[in-house]
Amino acid sequence: MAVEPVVYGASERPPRGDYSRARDDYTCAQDWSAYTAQDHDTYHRLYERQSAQLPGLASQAFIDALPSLGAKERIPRFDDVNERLTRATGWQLVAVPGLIPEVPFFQLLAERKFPVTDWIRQPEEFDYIVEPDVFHDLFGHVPLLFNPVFADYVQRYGEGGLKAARLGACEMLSRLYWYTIEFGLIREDGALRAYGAGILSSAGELPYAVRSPEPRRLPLELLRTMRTRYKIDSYQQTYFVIDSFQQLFDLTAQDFAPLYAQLQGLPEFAADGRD
Ligand code: HBI
Ligand code: FE
Repeated sequence: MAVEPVVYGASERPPRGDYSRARDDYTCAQDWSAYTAQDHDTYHRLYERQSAQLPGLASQAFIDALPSLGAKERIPRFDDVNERLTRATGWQLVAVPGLIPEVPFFQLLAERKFPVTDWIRQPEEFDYIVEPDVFHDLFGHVPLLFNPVFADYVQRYGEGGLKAARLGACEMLSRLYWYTIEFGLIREDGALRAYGAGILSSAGELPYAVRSPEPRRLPLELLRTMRTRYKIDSYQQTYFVIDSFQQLFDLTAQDFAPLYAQLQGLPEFAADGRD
């Protein structure tokens, strides 16, 4: 069955993925045999470059779990990763053709299924890619799904997303995803480290996010985060910092409906954190 492709942002390009392969829930089969030697080589080179700069910049939980993805020389079969992941936290990876609409995305997360784009960028896009590809989704997101507390947070986020969709509050909740799961920073033993997938899969933003004096770094606070707009085409100008994954999980235990109501009356902050 053919589902509609999704385009976020102001992009003029059609999305890369072939959505005619997708089932009704937007998942598809990972066509592993279709990867070329060049695809595996791109993955290998991205993996090498990024894993080399993790010490001192990435959350320890991420570094510890990274080998669970399997051999770095080639794009893993998602089913192989699933043998380890499902045993660790009950999560499983499902292949998708690319970005999918919010409600099916939230639905998968609520079922502890993480959608992973199955295609990889072209060599000329080595440093920057507009849409998430398999390197971003797998290398960036999957290691922390091996952490039980973080894994529970992502599921709870999915459940919250389904509720936000019913309340017309997806945009506000998306900002929480952006500033935690994609671009979150954590303080570990007093030192700043990255745990967000958008940071961890980017060669340039990883040292920038953790060390540059340029961006603002604020303690994560729900209302503040959901009032802050974000940029999708540049390094972040504001990051939100947590003290532990438990803090993230506990913060989202509350009912968000009153927060959304409160947010309606509050001005937004620009992406640089100023009003
Ligand atoms: N689809 N495949 C995929 N990956 C995402 O990260 C993603 C998505 N659809 C929607 C979405 N993210 C955002 O709306 C988040 O804010 C939830
Ligand atoms: Fe992502």
